[in-house]
Amino acid sequence: MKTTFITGLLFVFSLQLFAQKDTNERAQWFTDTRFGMFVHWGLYSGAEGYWKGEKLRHANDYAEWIYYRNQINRDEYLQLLDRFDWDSIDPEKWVILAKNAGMKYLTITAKHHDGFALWDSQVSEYDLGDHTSPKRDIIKEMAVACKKHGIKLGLYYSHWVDWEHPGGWDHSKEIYNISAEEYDRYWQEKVIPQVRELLTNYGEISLIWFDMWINHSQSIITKEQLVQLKTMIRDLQPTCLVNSRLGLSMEEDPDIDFKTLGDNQLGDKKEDFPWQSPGTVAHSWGFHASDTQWKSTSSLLKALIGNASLNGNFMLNIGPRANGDVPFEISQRLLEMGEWLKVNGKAIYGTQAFDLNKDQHDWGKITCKQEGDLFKLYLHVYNWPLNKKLYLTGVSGNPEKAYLLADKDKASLSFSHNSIYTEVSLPNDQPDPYVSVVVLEYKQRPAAVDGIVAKTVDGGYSLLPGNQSPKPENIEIVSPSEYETIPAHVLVSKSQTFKWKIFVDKAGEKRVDASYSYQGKEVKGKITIRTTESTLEENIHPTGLTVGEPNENWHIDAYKSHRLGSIHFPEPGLYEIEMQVEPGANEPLNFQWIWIK
Ligand code: FHN
Repeated sequence: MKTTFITGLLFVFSLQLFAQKDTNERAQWFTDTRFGMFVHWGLYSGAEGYWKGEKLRHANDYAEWIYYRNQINRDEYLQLLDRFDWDSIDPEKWVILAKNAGMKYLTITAKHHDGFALWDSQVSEYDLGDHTSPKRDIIKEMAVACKKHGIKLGLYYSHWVDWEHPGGWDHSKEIYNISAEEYDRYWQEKVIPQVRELLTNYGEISLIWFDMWINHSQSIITKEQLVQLKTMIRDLQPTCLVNSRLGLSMEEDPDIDFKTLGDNQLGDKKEDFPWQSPGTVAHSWGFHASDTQWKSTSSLLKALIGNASLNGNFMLNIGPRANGDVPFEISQRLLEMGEWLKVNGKAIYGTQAFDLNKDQHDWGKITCKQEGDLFKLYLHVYNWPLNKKLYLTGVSGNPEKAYLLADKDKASLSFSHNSIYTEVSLPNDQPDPYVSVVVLEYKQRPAAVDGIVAKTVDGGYSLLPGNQSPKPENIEIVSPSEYETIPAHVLVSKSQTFKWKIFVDKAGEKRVDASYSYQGKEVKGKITIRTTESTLEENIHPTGLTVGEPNENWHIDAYKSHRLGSIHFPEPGLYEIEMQVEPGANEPLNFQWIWIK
C-alpha cells in the first residue's frame, strides 16, 4: 500500500517535471494524450451529400453543409430522420472504435451548424428528444459509453452559426441582415441554455469545441457574448477545456486552453502552447456517399507523429452513417493506427517535441520523454535506410542504449557516437511497414545543437539557402513556381556569402556540386567554396531553358547541377562551409543548393 502510494507520487512528480511548457494544469491530460476522435454525426448523415437527387452545391463537398448549400426548408430537413435506423445506432461502437484506434478522447457534434441538437434539449424543439420515440439522447449514450471505456468526452457546439433558429447566423444574413438584438435573442434563448444543459446533465465534459473559424470582430458575435459563454463554462465545469475557435483572440483573452488549427492543417513549427489539428480520413466531415479521397493509413499516422513531434495533438474524424455504421475505409485505417499504437504508443503518449529543427532529418521525426531516471529519444523512421544505418545529427549526448520499440526484449542495436553525431546500425527488415521506432536511452537529457545540416539517408549534405548557420536575417527565398518546375531559390545579383555547418564523421575527400539557374549567354562570374583547409573556385555556366510540358510553349529556366570539385576533410569533426557567389555584372544567378558527398 505504502509502496504504491510512493510510486504513484513519483509518477505524478515525474509527469509534472516533464509537463509541456505553457500548458495549464487543466490541459495536462490533453497534451499527454495527443490523439483523439472527432465524430460528425447528425441529420445530414441521413442525406449522405444529396438532397432530392441533387449533389451538394459546392465543390468543397462538406456533407454536413447540405441544409445551407441546397437551401433546404427547416421543417423539411427533419424528414431526414426517416432514414435513421434507431435499432442499430449504438454510439458505444464509436467509443470502442476510438479505444481500439488508440485514441484517448472523443468530441461529438452535439449541435452542428444545422442547429439540430443530438440530445433531449428542454430549450429547443429542434432536437432528438422531440423527434424520436422512444426518446434517444445521443449525448447521454455517449457519456455512459465514454465513462465505461475510459475515454474522455468532448462536445462540439456550433455557437456562431445556427441555420434553423431565426436569430442564428447563416451566411445569407450578410445580404438580408439581422439586428444585434435578434442575434442576442438567439444567444440568450438557445446558446447559453443549451451549453448549460450540456455541462449540467452529462457528468464530466472534458472539452467543449467551438467552431468559429474567424475572429468574432469579423462576425456578429460580440466579445461580451463570448465572455458570458466562457464564464458560464468555467463556473459550471472548471476543468472543461475551451478551444480557440471560441472566437476571442489570445490578446483579448489568454484564458483559452488550446489552439485549433485549420481543417486538415498540420503543424509546421514547434509550439509549447497546446494545439490540435482536426483532420478527416477522406474530405467531408459528415458521411458523404461519393467521397473517395481516402488518405492512407501511413499518411494519417504521419500526421499524428508529425504533430506530436511539434507538441501538437491530432483529432481524427469519423462520419458514421444514419444507421450508425462507420464506413469501412475509416474503421480499417483507424484500427491499423491502433495496431501501430499498441506497439509504438510509448513514442506518442506523454511525449514532447525535441529541440531540433523539424526538418533536420530526412528519415523521419523525433519525440522525447523523461521516464524515471532515463531520458528517451524516439526516432520515428519513415524511410528505412537502404544501407541500414540511421544517422542522427545534432544530439550531443552519448546514448546508453539503442533498441527497437517493437522489440519486447529490447535487444541492443549497435551504435557509435562522436560529439554531436550518432550512427545506429539497423536490422535488415523494418519491424513496422509504416513507421518503425528506434529508442535511444540517455542518463540525462542530451543537449541539442541546432543549425547543423544533418547527413541525409543518402550519406550527403544538402546545403540550402534556408538551412544556413547562422541563419541570415533578411534572406528572401523565392517559393517554387510553375508547378514546382522552378524550385525554391535565392536570387543573387551581387556578391553574396552563404554559410553552413556540417559534421563530418569520417575523414576523406568529398565531391561538391552546386545547382543554379543562370540565364546569361556565356561563362561569367564565379562561385567559391571554402573550408578552413581547402578552397574551390568555379565559373558560373549558362544553364539555358527547358520545356515544362510538350507542345505547350511552356519554356522555363533550367536549374542544373555543376561539379565544383572536391574538398578534403582531414579528420572527423564540425566544419564550416562558406560559399561566395559573385555573379557577372547585371547577370544574376538563381542559387538552389550545394550537395556535398
Ligand atoms: O464548417 C465546419 C465544418 O462543417 C466542420 O465541422 C469543421 C471541422 O473543423 N469545422 C467547420 C469548418 O472549419
